Amino acid sequence: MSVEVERKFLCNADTLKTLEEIGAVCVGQRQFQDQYFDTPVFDLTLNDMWLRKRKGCWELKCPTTAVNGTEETSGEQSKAAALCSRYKEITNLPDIQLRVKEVIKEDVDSETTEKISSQEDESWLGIMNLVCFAEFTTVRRSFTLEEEGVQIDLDQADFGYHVGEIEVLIPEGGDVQSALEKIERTAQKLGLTGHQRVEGKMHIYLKRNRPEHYEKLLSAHVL
Ligand code: V4E
Repeated sequence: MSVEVERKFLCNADTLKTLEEIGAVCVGQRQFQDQYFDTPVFDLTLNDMWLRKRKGCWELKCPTTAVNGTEETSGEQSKAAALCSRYKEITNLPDIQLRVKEVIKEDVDSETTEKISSQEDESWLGIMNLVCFAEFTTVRRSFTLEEEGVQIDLDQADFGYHVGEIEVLIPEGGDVQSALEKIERTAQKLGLTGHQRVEGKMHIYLKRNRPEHYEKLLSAHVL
């Protein structure tokens, strides 16, 4: 299991030029479709849990709990950290099903979930009352900064939203503080000056396409 620490940023006409100037290396462009799932009463997303299928693989993003001794200490550090999000990424399907089962209110016996952990068999979605609430395609250009262990993604979603993210992956229980510092140094190199959190693709998608779901998440302070 890994933890993704990331900061989103708004792209502009100079972003590509700046990436080149700071020595970022383009490691490729790919396109993928994401489908996100939740119960009709939003049990998962109201708990800030994001279940998705991308390129035939399941992923669950869950909030992390703070790790002792590795959290930011100064005012400036906490301001920078507030612009970042941290999520645990679970990619093993039986682990995903277990975690989902803990959160949803459906009564699903363990024998049932044991039988349905193949990537192709999607009957577990119906059993757990999960339906697709968002579906969109992203074209992503990825860049690395070799010396920093940092990845920078420029995403263009098919509903007309362009967003960048600076991302560091660490093992669970790894050094969050060091990941935050890498992100902050990269943000400075990119000349990012804003102190506002930038909205992700899902934020814009829900606002435009699922207003009821969007309002529920805003009220619950998930978005
Ligand atoms: C965690 C989350 C969502 C799931 C999608 O996460 P995100 O990182 O935005 O998508 P993407 O396509 O870049 O995934 P990757 O390829 O990096 O794995 S949707 C909403 N959230 C919560 C959330 C939040 N509250 N604030 C911010 C800035 N981002 C995400």
